[in-house]
Amino acid sequence: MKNFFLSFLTGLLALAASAQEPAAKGFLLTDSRDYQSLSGQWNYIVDPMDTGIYKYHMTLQKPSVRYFADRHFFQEINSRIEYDFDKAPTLRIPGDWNSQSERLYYYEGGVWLRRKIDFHRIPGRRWFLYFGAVNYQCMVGLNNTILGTHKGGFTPFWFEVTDVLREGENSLVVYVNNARGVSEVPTLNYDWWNYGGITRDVLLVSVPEVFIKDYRLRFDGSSAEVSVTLDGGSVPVTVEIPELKIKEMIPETSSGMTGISLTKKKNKPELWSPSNPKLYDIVITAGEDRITDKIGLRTIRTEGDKILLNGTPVFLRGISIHDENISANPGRCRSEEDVKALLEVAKELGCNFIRLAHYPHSEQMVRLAEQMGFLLWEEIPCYWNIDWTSEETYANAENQLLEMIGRDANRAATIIWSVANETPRKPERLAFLGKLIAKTRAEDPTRLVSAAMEKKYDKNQKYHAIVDDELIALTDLISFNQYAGWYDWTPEYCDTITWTIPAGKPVVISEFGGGARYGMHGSEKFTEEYQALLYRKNLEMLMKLPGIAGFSPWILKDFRSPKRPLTGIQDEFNRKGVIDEQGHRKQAFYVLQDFYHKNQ
Ligand code: GCB
Repeated sequence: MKNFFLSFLTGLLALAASAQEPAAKGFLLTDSRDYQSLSGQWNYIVDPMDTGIYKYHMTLQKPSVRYFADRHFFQEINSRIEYDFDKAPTLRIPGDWNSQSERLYYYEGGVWLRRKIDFHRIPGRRWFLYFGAVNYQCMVGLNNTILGTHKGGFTPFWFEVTDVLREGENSLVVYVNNARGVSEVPTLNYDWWNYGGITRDVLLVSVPEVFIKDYRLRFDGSSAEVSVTLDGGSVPVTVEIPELKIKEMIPETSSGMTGISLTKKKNKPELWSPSNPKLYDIVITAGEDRITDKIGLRTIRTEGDKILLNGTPVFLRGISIHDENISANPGRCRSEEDVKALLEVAKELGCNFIRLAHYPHSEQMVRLAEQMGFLLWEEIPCYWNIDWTSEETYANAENQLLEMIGRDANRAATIIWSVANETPRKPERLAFLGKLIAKTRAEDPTRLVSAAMEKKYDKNQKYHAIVDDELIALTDLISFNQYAGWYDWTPEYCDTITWTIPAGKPVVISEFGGGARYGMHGSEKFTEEYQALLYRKNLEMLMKLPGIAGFSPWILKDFRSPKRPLTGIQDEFNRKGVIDEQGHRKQAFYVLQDFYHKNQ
């Protein structure tokens, strides 16, 4: 008992000490790291009453990260005879629970997951537990010690476990709760499935005492700057790009930078682009640590209403994608094959651009998209009407933003950070998003910043659409969603609608589209013909907009949404995909494909 309380106390103290520091930002993880995957079958206990958290006379409060920090709920779960992990069923991790168990299809609440880890210490090494994503909030304990908590369902985080791991068998317990909340990000109301659980990889990563915690590469067209952050001490650092015959030293440092000139004949790089997604190996060595990564070199900026990739105008032939696999019973993508299947459909469409909606997708997705030559829009789930005045909500949104940037800042594919989707215009929203945009630029001045905004209709002139969101003053793009022919009138009205859009910035239509059930024919809504006509008419209309620089129609694949119950047609799928959940191509797929192939 004494030991338990000691370890419990240590956990709390560790948590208190790190409480100000978010759990992760830019922990560098590449395949060159030494890690053990904790994928596989984990035992799970569904806990809708949060019995593992509350003592029976406890003053009740909704579980929250702050609440976790000062309650001793590991004591509770350990002391209950009802809570026996060895007798409990298993879930495949990574993987959401909704698609794995019929009983958990609609579940929103607490679940305990346990995995045993066999561990053997190697002197001079440190260990970190890395979570790719856990939706939505979680508390992690190892051998009854609370490691910490995390909130935000789509970004990575990690805890050091060097001193908590025991020789031999270890017990890793993760409490996950995917309950929605008014002040959360996203909030209560959104149009996708609230997949809960440990949805991305869990790894036990081993590094030397002094290790490369992060590196950032910045390329301006003629030179690159590589800054390296170490953890655990100071040592000299070497940065190499062997193919370009580059080898630079940074003298002993814990956080240093080197500049690399890339203009000489022998080291002039081939630039990364969708038509030539050239990647170079980069090798960073710091004492005993050595990592390799793949990098692309490219520039992105705007000039007037043009988007310039490597100095040349590029038109974004895009599509929006949700993180959901192609399957009769879809769930969150959980493997490279799952994301590859989606990206291959986007390739077949002729896309050079993907909007990863409405939250950060997996690192696998981003890396594979980069290899395959897609430009990416990445986004955080400030979706619709979140709690704009809450400081905690802002801190949460900013944390998700920084974790996303921290993970993908070295990806050439990513050209746009988006801070929000379809948020209602009001002063408190402008202040919130303005602050997030400033933060994004401070963290990464090399990419474009945007948000998916909305148009409005002129009260005095029918069919006159106006785009005049105050946010446009702060973003690099004028991006907005519009549903002419679906929520607004019928497709033919695209010939009538007139547009007023400010000049001077590239216009990217972040969404347009309409629903169709694959195999349903006719001329009504939800038929393939209606959707195909809607695509034809929208493409015609949108290409006439001054400043048009691209679009990402809504959406590649029909996706699960509890907001779409219509029996026999939607059956809990948003049917705006150009393919259905099983991969069947609808007529609109071929309309878009034809358009993209003619507009290469
Ligand atoms: C939107 C939202 C998207 C929805 C879509 C729809 O504007 O951004 O998340 O799924 O409309 O289908 O209504």
